[in-house]
Amino acid sequence: MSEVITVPDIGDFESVEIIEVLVKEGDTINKDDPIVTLESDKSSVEVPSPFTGTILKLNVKVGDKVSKGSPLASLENGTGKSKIEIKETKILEPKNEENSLQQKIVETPKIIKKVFAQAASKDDLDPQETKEWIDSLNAIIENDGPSRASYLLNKVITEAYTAGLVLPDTRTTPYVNTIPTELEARSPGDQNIEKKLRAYVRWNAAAMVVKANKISSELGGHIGTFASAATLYDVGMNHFWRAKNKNFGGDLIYFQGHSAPGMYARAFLEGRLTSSQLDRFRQEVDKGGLSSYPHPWLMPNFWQFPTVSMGLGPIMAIYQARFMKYLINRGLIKDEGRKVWAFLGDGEMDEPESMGAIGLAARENLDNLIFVINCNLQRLDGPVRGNGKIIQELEGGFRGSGWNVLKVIWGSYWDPLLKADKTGLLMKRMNECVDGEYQAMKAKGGAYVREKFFGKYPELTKLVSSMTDNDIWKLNRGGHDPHKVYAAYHAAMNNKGSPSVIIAKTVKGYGMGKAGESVNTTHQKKKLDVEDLLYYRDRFEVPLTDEQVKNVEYYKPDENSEEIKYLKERRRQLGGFIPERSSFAVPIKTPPADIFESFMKSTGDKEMSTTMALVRMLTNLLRDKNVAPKLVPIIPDEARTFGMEGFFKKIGIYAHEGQKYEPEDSEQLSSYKETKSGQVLEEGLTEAGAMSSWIAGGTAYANHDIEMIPVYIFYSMFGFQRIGDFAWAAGDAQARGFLIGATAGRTTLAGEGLQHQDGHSHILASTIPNCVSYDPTFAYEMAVIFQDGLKRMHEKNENVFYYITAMNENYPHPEKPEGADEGILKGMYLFKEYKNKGKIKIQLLGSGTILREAIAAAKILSEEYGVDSDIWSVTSFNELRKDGMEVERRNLLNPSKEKEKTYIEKCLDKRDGPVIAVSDYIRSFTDQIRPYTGKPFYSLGTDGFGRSDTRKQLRKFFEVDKEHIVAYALSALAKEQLMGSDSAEKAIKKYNIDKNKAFPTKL
Ligand SMILES: Cc1ncc(C[n+]2csc(CCOP(=O)(O)OP(=O)(O)O)c2C)c(N)n1
Ligand SMILES: [Mg+2]
Repeated sequence: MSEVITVPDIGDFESVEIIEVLVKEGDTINKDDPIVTLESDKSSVEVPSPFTGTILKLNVKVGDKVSKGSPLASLENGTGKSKIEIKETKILEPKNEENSLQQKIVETPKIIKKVFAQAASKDDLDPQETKEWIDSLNAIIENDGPSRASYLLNKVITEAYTAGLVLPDTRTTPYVNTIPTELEARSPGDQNIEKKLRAYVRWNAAAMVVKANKISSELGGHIGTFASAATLYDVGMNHFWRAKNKNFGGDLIYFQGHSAPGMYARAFLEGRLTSSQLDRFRQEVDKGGLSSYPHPWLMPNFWQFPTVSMGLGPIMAIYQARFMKYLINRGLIKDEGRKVWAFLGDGEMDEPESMGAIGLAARENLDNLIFVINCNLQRLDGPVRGNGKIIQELEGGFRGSGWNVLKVIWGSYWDPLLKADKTGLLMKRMNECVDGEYQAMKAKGGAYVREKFFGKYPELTKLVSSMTDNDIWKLNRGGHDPHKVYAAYHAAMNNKGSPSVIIAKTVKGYGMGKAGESVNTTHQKKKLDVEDLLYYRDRFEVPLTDEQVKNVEYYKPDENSEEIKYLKERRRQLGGFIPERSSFAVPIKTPPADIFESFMKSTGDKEMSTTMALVRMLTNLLRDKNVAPKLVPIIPDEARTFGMEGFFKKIGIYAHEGQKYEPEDSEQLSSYKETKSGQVLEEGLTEAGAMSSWIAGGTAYANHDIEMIPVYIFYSMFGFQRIGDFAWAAGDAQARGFLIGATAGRTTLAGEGLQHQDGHSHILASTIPNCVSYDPTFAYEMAVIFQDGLKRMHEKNENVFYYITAMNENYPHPEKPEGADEGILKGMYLFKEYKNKGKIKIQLLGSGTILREAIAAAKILSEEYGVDSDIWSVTSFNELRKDGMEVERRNLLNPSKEKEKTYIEKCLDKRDGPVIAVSDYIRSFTDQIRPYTGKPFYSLGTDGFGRSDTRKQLRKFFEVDKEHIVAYALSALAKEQLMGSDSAEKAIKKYNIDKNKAFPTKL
């Protein structure tokens, strides 16, 4: 039996061209194997075979135009079903239940006197009735268990809602610990030893900051942050965080930046860092120093995640946890129950990025994610929420988003008081007190707490009447109580189906006393005098003599001491040390040249954009068995803009719960397909989220031991400008992968206007030391660059990342000039030469789409003005500058040696005439190479705000069209006295160039 394969529904397109035929007659193919590639004016898409069988006859060839229903091929022995069958509909009919409920309501209307949405009464009008309700609830809990009790409460709430009642605000719970004391999991650890170890870590962390500041107060550092968080870290280190080793992938911990001294201090006790390394805290210029904060670039075997730019850690951790699930669901790594932990400051939570993606974390059921928010109630200048309660505010936000919230507010010393209070006034007082008061209480001592906190109600005064001021002072906060912290971590580790957040209350500068405990200036405190140090030693019982304290010595017990043995044993049990950064990823072999071959040829008259070329290249790469599974296309809701919708069906959109609906466009070739094993990360409208995914993908080689190739494609204007700080962090984290700034160029993205047209992303990219950036014009340049990027990053594991701009202007692409590869990669090569006139010459340098204006200008200069030119395609002004700076420096350092030439000089050395450099970016882009050409240099660019208009008009406005290039070239030649000024004047007149027009930055 033979089957005919026809063109399926391809959306809004009629008569699209076949650009590739991927099978031959006689080939045996499987269902879903691609047969041809179709290309409209915007996108290309493969047509998969709906059958398995042998190609009997091909009905089409490259260049044919086809529409829906056109026959493509006939297949012998076709088996299998058409892929574009219509699935059984899943749209649910209204349930009978609801119908009957409606009927019931109609039949038996409830006669309740009610006023819609009346607020809840604050008074207890009938205490007896209230008691009966509470007794009933307690009886249910007792007899049928908490689950049944919650069920009933839910039922009652639903009923109340249906009756039109205003529901009580349940976003927050009372200001007490989430886990009741009797349900706390108990730590198996030796509390005595752990207490001592914690004291040593605290001491050494403070000592290293103090010592650094004795060397120079320029060095800075923080004591107060880690002092408040020591217990939170210690419990994790001793009991929860599993290291990476050959049996396990390791938990991933995002340490809060300012807590870095604490991690070094622990590594010192573990024997991983020496005292002389601690002495070099924040002195990194000479090798062996310790970085101020977590910086993988500076300590590549230690730190994994750069977190100190507040707000980046939380969102990167969310997308890290999501990427971990993505790798698991795609079958690329095992599910080992690994967790991602992120430590955050309460002040840090104000950053929009911090909570910007908590909805995604809940939506995607990221139960591999645990946030720990250290609520020391202070940020840098003062209270985080003096007049409010940050813990309650955070609880509301996270609970509202669907997180498992675990509040750790009060330490164990409060337990008996809470139990003894039968009036409910203690909890009431806890609820009503604001953070500014809580902070002041820890700064001012027990008598103050007695008066201000307990003194408000006589019942509470009585409650603490037998306690001394010192006893009151010792009433501890949850985040400083290892039992409470352990119980919360244990609950978070065992939570299923949602991410967890532990909101712990602590004291900033805990233990620093008058030197800086709970005072507004704590954050800045980095110097402690002898008296302060002696106090700190005594407070934590660090076994150092006064003399040793005066010398600010570190404390480390003997290797055979029970403390060190215990510490090492705990880490041995947990698989090794943390933090540690390593990679055992297998490099990806760069695909053979034939994947890129078609881009090296001329497209003839056929026009396409570099974005289309790139998308085709990615489609080709998906045919390479090494690269295909590792490619991670990341798009923030712009796939259709870039012609990438073909990827949806081909490789699927990642969705952890698959697709629960039949997509509206299910009959189309590029239908919206969500699947658990999907490859595309369709992020929706979040550049910060998409970039966080890209960073997770680009560092998977270190965090998951798997080399991935993330390709994040975005509107170039919404790239570095929007997520610049993430890009900087990506450089620090040594992310490898491609950032593609699409619809690039200030005059190339024509209609979108001022906020869309990018004329500076390359400048921003150039600020990141390990970012390699290119602005290619032609498909072959894109192909050479992309192939080289794959090789450098993913085969040779160079720690760089690529930024490449891609345009949406369609034009024909020439064949790659012989031997151009090296120049394309170094940043410039000779594209074309006019040497027929032979007298006057100019060097025209151009990039991106504006190179084409330069090419057109060169023709006019030659034909109409007798001026010869060399046309240089500058694929990267940024790379040229890097070479220029390096060579110049070497020359300065070797005054007696012969001058070395920059790559630009090597290109231009024997070429005559001044340089005119043009691009679709602001002049600072081209100006970068001005010092290295050794020639008179003039740059043209798109300085000023963009605006919507046609490309032609925009290029005229910004003076980068061929006419302006001709006029300015002639004028430059006149200025350099290589020709008279009459030609330039004539050209200015001929092209109606207005000499009085203001400079575009002023318009
Ligand atoms: C994006 C950013 N802005 C500003 C800073 C400077 N800064 C460092 S720590 C800090 C206060 C942090 O307070 P919090 O998050 O509460 O941390 P804590 O030290 O109290 O634990 C500020 C403003 C920064 N590191 N990052
Ligand atoms: Mg804080």
